[in-house]
Amino acid sequence: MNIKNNLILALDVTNKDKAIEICKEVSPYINTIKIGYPLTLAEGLEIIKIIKDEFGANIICDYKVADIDATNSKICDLTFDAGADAIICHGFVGSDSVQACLDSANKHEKEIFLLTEMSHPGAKMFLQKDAEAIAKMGVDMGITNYVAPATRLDRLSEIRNIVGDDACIISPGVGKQGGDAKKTLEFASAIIVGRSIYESDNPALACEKIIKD
Ligand code: 3DU
Repeated sequence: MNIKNNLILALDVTNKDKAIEICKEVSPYINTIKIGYPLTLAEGLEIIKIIKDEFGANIICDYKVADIDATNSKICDLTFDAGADAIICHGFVGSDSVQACLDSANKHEKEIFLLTEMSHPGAKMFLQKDAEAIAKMGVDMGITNYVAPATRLDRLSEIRNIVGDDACIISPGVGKQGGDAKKTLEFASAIIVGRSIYESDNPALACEKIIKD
């Protein structure tokens, strides 16, 4: 996936008009948009195609897919049929569940991003201790796209070591969660930024600052 300026917008607003307004403002800087549950639950799966068609953006659906294989297949099929270019899947559910996501992506000629470790403090309670094993599982499965935290650079670096230099790592946690864009990009292929852009009075300027810093 070609990610302009190595910057992905997390479009976690909860109405279509606001979503479109933000996308219009940031479109000179951003060609890849992450849509998660807030916007999808507010506006339905149709929002994927609306944003994709209006802005020609890559759409990564952050549905953190984490179910049994049969259910994961259905979730991924529906998401790709709705126009997503990629979907984020949890790794902790194990290889059979992740393989179902991968099979769906391959069938649709789309991509998955495997979530290894999350960026928030609570990730230290359970997920962190298995993150390296999750990344190794991804490598064994031939997965080339990962999500790893901008808030803990030592962990991000460790995950980069495991998945290799050719893998694409996208990293949330820059800005409001405390992560630094430039330092994160020493290890990540692209950063994911939400509130620092869409809550800004000037989202375009916010993008410019993040890119320049
Ligand atoms: O903190 P921000 O507002 O910049 O948004 C970060 C986005 O990335 C948001 O959509 C959140 O749900 C997602 N995300 C994480 O923050 C941390 C993860 O480990 C995975 C996804």
